[in-house]
Amino acid sequence: MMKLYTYAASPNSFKVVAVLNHLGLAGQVQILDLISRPELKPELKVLYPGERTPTLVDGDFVLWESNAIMQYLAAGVPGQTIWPSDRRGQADVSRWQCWQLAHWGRACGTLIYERLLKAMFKLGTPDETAIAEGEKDFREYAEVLDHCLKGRKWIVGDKLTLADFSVGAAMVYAQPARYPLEGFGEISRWFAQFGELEGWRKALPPPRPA
Ligand SMILES: N[C@@H](CCC(=O)N[C@@H](CS)C(=O)NCC(=O)O)C(=O)O
Repeated sequence: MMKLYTYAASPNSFKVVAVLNHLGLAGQVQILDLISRPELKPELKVLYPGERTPTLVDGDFVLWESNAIMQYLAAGVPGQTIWPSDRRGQADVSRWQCWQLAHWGRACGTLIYERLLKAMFKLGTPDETAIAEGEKDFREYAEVLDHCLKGRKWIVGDKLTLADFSVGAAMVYAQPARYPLEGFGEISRWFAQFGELEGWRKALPPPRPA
């Protein structure tokens, strides 16, 4: 049995759980949520001194970084189609996963932190300068995503891939974190499709206060 250390409400953990559900691996992975089980933190620290989640343990192999975990899980499932096996297909998906880590996730993360986490964990009042910066970044990157989605069902074409799971994860908080989505109709059309994915729905974090 593999083990996956998570923070259930975090998009980085959520996307891995959505992928393992989608791949039919739920019965092969024990999910250890550090929010409900903080006593497991020292165990994670031994495995990964960075102490971040998600972290996967598969026998003697310890793997951190959500996007690498998603690739590893998918590559182990014969016949799956969300992580292509050809060189360009993999590069295309990988490009979006890098973009998510470097740009998209950070812009969304600023708005999630200022508008949701601060209220949830009593971390002070929202910083309007940071919010303005987050909204500016969000619009800049949303423009790229919206443009690339034109004429495509999913991010890299007709098929759902890990690119969609990676970029879609932070969209779970689009409403409560009030992402400025006006004018980005392709993103809204694309994201509406996630509701049809059973593995995605099952992984959704609990509702958070607006
Ligand atoms: N780039 C990493 C980010 C991992 C990360 O920052 N995880 C956060 C939760 S979203 C965490 O574990 N924070 C706990 C801490 O910093 O102590 C990934 O994609 O997995």
